[in-house]
Amino acid sequence: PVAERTLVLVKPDGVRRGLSGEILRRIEAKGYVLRAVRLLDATPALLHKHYAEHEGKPFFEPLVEFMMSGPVLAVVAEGEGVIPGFRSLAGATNPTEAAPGTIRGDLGRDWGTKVVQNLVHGSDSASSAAREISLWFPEV
Ligand code: DAT
Ligand code: MG
Repeated sequence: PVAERTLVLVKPDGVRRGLSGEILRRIEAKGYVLRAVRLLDATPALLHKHYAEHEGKPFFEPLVEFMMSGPVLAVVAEGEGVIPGFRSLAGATNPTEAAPGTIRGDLGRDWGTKVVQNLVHGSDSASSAAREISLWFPEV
C-alpha cells in the first residue's frame, strides 16, 4: 500500500511573511517526509476546485482573492497518520483560538480581514488528500 500522504499549502500570508521555512521545519521535525514541493501562483480555476465545498459561503470569494494575493507553497507530506497529524500541527482554523504550540497558534493572528488568514491548509481526510494532491500536483 502507498504510504499516507496529505496536501499542505503554505498560503500567501505565510510565504509573504517568510514563514515557509519555519512551517516546513515543523513538518520535518515531527518526522514527516516532504515528497514534493512547488511554489506557484494559484489560478481561479484551481482554487474553485480546491475549495469547492465552500462555494456559496460568504467568505468564499474573499478566500479565493486572498489565495491569489501571492505565491502559494504546495507540499506533499508523507507518513503514518500525516493527515490528522498535520491538522494537529496546524491548529484550529481561527488563529486567535488556535492553541500555542501549533502553527496557527504560534505564528498567526486575526488581521481584521474578511477571510481568516491562517498560514496553512491541510487536507481533512484521505479522500480530500487524494483529490487535492491530484489538483496541485497533476504529475505526482
Ligand atoms: P480549515 O482550513 O481549517 O480546514 P475550512 O476548510 O473550514 O478550514 O475553511 C477554509 C478556509 O476558509 C479557512 O482556512 C479560513 C477560511 N474560513 C473558514 N471559515 C471562515 C469564516 N467563518 N470566516 C472567514 N473565513 C473563514
Ligand atoms: Mg478545510
